[in-house]
Amino acid sequence: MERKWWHNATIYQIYPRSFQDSNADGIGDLRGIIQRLDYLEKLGITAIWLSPVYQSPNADNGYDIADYFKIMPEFGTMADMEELIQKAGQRGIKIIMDLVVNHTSDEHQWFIEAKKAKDNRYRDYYIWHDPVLGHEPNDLKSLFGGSAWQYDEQTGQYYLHFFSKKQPDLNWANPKMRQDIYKMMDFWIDKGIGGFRMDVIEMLGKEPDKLISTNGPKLHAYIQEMNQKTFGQHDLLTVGEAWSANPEIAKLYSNPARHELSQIFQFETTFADQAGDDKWHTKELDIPYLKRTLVKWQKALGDEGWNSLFWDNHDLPRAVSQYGDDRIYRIESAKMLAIVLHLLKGTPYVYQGEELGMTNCPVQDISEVNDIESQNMYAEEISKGAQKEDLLAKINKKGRDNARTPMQWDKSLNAGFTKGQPWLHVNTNYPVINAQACLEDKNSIFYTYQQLIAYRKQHDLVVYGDFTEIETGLDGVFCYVRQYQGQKLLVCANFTNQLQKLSLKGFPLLKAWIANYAEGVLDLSQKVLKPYEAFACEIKD
Ligand code: TEU
Ligand code: CA
Repeated sequence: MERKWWHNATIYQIYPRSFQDSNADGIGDLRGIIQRLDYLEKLGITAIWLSPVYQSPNADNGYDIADYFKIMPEFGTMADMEELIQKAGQRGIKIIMDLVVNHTSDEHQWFIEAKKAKDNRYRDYYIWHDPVLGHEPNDLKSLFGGSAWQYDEQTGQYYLHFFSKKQPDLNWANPKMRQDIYKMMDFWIDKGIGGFRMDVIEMLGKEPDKLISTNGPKLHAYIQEMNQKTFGQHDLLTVGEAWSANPEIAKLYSNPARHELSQIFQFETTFADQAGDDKWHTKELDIPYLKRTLVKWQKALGDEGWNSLFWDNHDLPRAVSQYGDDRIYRIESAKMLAIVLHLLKGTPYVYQGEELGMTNCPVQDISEVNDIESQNMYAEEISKGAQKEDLLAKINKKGRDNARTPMQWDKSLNAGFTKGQPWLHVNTNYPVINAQACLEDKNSIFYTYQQLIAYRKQHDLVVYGDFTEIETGLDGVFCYVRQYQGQKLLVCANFTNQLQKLSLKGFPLLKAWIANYAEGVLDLSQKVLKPYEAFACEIKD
């Protein structure tokens, strides 16, 4: 496989609203990110994926874009953006822009025009439908609740929105619309960015008449065209968000021979605590499922694709809260998760604060919730007679605000995030969990991440090595070996808060190069793993 810069890279996701405020208005901004570049350089990351910073009315915190060529004034100016690209670049850090082109804001000029009349030249940039028997054209649902169709009084038609009604869906079947998107992408490529993270890319080929939302028949033709017309000639990282992807679908996107994307985000692992399709319907973490799913993806792609590796992002609960223990074994389990993920094959992503072991942030009342998805779910369920307490419990477990509370920098007021009133409450655990405390403790979670990120840059074994699961007979334990040109790496992890008796035959006495407990010589034929214990060892033949 041809080598790419993003093969041994680690990407850090920034949710700009919550990263660092520089002017005391309570909202994170681009100058705040510039101020924190030293911190990111110290962590060792290769690139930043910046959640959207474009002009937006913020119905969905920037995932509703009103102008792709302008920076949201709350976040700064285009000059700030250029400075960020340049200053990050000086530190060897690329900027990956979030590309949200499944939909725009209803305040985008195209939609404002489109709404004016049926014969407006922008009408077909969106998807319109006559009422059927005085009602919505069909039963398609919005992912944020309710119908996916919104009636427009003035022109007497419905428009499609798979997200909020302030996020009308773009019509990818329209070649003029596609050309305008490609021009916009070139504008950003010319600014020297390192790539694109592509929001809900799986939905571009939608065919609402046939009730098709994801994986429509034209999807891959559109992505191939986009590749050819824009980033194909540049050495960029492109990563598509694909909730419905299985390994076969992933290969369609990321097989280099198909000239589409570098990789996708698949979400199968994130369903390990979900009972059925509904994200709000949870169950206890299913560790065997989690292991099976990780193994499946490690083995499936081969040379026909490339994995992304992540535990969390701005839509998911905090990793340590979902997969570890965010109370007694917070530090141990956060390090365990880092060790397991970062030694797999693929490109790892770290979501801001994950490297500090930041946790979910419970609320007492719906008035504290900012996220539109949680708000809509709450309103819908309350109207059906659900109990407030049950709904808040769901939101505290899975709600998107958990990951969106401000970054915890130090123990000063508002965790050092802002000198003003933060737009979203700061987690009260910030006096204990913060970057300064981590940086001052050489055994902190931060340094586990730093070590893993550096190791990947230096060892082809982690980047290109084969993957084999080692069967331990223990449901709660995950063990694997990576192998490359006669070198071997063994990784062992306990996903539970219980002791686990490991007895693996055929391994020599080992010493760990990274671990979350102090380790001496390891005898794997009789090793009792402590709660959430994890380590990795190089094996010399
Ligand atoms: O997410 C896509 C998506 O399908 C989510 O709405 C997902 O169902 C939900 O977040 C699970 O909790 C992307 C962005 O990552 C998300 O932040 C946006 O809200 C959404 O697209 C619309 O742009
Ligand atoms: Ca600010």
